Amino acid sequence: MTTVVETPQVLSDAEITQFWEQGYLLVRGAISREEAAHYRDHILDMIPRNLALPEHWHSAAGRIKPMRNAHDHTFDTPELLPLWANEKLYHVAAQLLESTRLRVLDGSLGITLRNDSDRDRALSQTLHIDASVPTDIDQFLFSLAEVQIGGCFYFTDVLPNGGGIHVVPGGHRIVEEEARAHPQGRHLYDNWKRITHLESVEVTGEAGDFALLHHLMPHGASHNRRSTPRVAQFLRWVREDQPHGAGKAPEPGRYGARQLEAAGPLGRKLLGVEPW
Ligand SMILES: O=C(O)CCC(=O)C(=O)O
Ligand SMILES: [Fe+2]
Repeated sequence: MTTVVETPQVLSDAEITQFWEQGYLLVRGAISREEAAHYRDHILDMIPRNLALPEHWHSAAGRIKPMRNAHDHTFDTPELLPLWANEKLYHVAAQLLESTRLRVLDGSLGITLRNDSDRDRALSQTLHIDASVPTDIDQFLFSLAEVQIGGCFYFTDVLPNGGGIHVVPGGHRIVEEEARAHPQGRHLYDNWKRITHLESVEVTGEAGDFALLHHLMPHGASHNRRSTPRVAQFLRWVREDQPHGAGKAPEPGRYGARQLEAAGPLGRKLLGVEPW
């Protein structure tokens, strides 16, 4: 059922190999530069012009994270939902996860402004993983169905030292190896939220590209030393049958009419409001 997928094969064999070996892949032109500029402006317009950031937003080292409220970073607004339903990225995720029945999650945003402090460091955040594997279990399953792939859209060009997300080439394999060697592998390094022994590189890209990461990939935000802000949106895809329940359907009534309209037919399936 899940091995042969009838979906356009948008990644080349070399790209698929790169993803599984390196743990990350830059998907070029997931949206056009014009679309990227539209979303960049939409997100920048969320910032109050008096720069009085709402109390519940996060702001650290030049990285502004809009929040819906103190506990919710998901911007599943009609304006942004079309990105969740991006067909190319859905096909990429289906190809990698070997299933067409996927769920899309997250939708958080990040704006990284130029910041001249902390000159001797590239990272502004400790390397970590964001796997949808609960921390009350002791070990990962290391199965394909458990994998979440995620990452971010770049809505601006991200040149070197421009605030690009940092990754550890092959790092997902290091995480797997270290976790497998320990009976409570899920809990190493503060549940993998505090990884300080690995070296990372920046993922540069152009407006419209998507930086795709394996869920065991150690990653972190970096300082932006350039004048162009890095504007990004984070999305994740899991299989509907993800063994920890990350792919479960939302409670009825979770989305309103305008959201469902904006999501479109593919988006409604990806949100779990219509069956595959
Ligand atoms: O902003 C980035 O590049 C990465 C942010 C991140 O990984 C996080 O906030 O969990
Ligand atoms: Fe993260």
